[in-house]
Formats: sequence, C-alpha cells, structure tokens
Amino acid sequence: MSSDSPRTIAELLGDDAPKNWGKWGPDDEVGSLNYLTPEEALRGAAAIRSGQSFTLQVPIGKPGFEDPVHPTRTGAVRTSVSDEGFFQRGAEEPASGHHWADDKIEMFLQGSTQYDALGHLWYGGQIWNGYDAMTTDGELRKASILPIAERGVVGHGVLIDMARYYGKESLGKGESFTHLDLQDAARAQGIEIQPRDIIVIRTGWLGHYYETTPEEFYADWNEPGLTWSRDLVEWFQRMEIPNLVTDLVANETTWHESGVELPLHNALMRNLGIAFTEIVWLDDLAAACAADNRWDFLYTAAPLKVHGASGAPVNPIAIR
Ligand code: UVW
Repeated sequence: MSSDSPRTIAELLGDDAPKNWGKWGPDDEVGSLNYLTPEEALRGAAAIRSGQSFTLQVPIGKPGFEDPVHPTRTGAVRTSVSDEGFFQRGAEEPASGHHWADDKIEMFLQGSTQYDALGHLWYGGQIWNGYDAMTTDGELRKASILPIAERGVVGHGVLIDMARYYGKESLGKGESFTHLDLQDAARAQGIEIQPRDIIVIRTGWLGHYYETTPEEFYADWNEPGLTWSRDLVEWFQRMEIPNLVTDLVANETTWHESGVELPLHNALMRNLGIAFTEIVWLDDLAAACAADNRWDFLYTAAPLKVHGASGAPVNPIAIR
C-alpha cells in the first residue's frame, strides 16, 4: 500500500462511482433485483434438467460447532421453552392431556445464511438510492430486508467454482480474484456468464470452516474473494447482475490492497443495488454440478419478512 493510497471508502470509490440510484424510481428498495423479471424466472426454470434440488442454508446450531458468523457477531442460541422435561418437572398439566415442545432463538439476523438489506451499509450519510442514512436510526425505514423478502428472488443461477478452478479445497486467507478471473473460471467450466445471471461463487471457505478450528478460522480475519476495481464494478453494472451469492461470511475479500475494508459492499450493494447473499452452503451443489458438468440452475430464495431489519436468514434452493 503506497502512502498516497485512498484510506476511506469515499476516496477509493471516487465522486463519480457508478450508481444505479434513481434507475427504478425515487422509492425503490430492491435495486438490481428489478432485473429479475418473469422472463428471468423462465430462463432459470429452463436450466432444470434432472429436477435435483439443493438447499443452501447452513444449519443453525449444528452439534459440535459454533455457527459461522462475522467476527463482530455471535452464533444463534436456541433454547427449549417447553418439552417433556418441562412437564415432568411440574409444569401445569393441560386439561386435554397433550404435551408439546416449543423453543425460541436469539440470533443476529445476519448470523446464518442470509440476505443483507440494501440499507445494511453505507458511507457519506446516504444509503441505497440516496436515502438519508438517518432513515436507519432505530430501524431501517428505507431499504430494509422486508421489500426483498416480500419480492423473493427467482432467476437463472450460475455457479463459478473458484476453489476447483485453482485446484484447491479452499482458497486461503486474503486470496483474492477479479471479475476477469471469474470469467476465466466460468469458461474453464464451459459456460459464459450471461447478463442478469445470479452469480454464485464457491471458494471452499465455508467448507474449510467446518474442517478447522474457530481459532484458526478467525485469526487475522481476512476472507478470500472478489476484490474491488473500478472495472469490476462497471462490469457488474453493465451485466445487470441482480444478486451476488457466495460461501463467504461477507461476500468479498476483507481487505482491498488500499487498506479499505469491504469496498464491494458499498460499490455493489449501496451504489448499484446488488443483493448480497452470504454464508451459503455450496459444496453439495458444486459436487453435483462437477459430476455432470452443468453449472446453471433455477435459483430461488426469500429471506424472512422482518420489518425494519438490516438482513434476515434464508434457505435458498437451487433446482437443476
Ligand atoms: C458486515 O456487515 C461486516 O458484513 P455482512 O455483509 O456479512 O453482514
């Protein structure tokens, strides 16, 4: 990093950063998901050949593991509120004689496989579409997860397996790649990324989480993944990409070479309105795609409908 490298997100992205603000009107809250027209749902459906389906959420509360989360968050805690033990220990017997199990969960809404709301993150006092950042005060009154949840996401997904392309189980800490590498990897798989594709990137990083220790995984936090460049942002804008889905905790390599953290969150999500889906389990889908060398599918997802929230858990389904 040279001494004159930009140090803030605003300096890195520049005053003329590509934006889609206003493109879908002054009240828009779903951004580039507008590209997912009924034609895109049909294009996704046309990719179904065998009817095999894959659920892409990581389990919440997998025995023996903490849930994988961003280091600023903690994993979900599920607690039994009622069960047979509750009745055996003296809870009042209902007249009808039936017993039941109930439980509750305390979790970060972005503490599992999840969609970020477009208003999740910002700089310069404005969130997606130019809304004032004070609309996030207390709850997101603009660009919360709710409009994305109500709309749902259905389109043509393409899986680019960067780990396989580089011949690795998983990319390593801070190992970054560009949109050109992404296209090369797609071509090596025999496909071209098409306009309006939902881009699904496997790095192997989430599989690595379950193979290593939390101490090793979180030490010197620096995920692999796509890295910012002006060209990359212009390519995503030109290609009208609606949704970026990865098996990373935060969808991009953590540190840009300038020292700026997570610039693509702002460049793609805040500025272009591209939906981000994170902590997505792709290993089983990737194995099936590799087995018959077919890398596209119908991608469907709908995060939970939570008013005012900055994100929400989701269990996407890919059908191929
Ligand atoms: C952060 O806010 C750091 O990341 P995410 O997009 O994972 O929620």
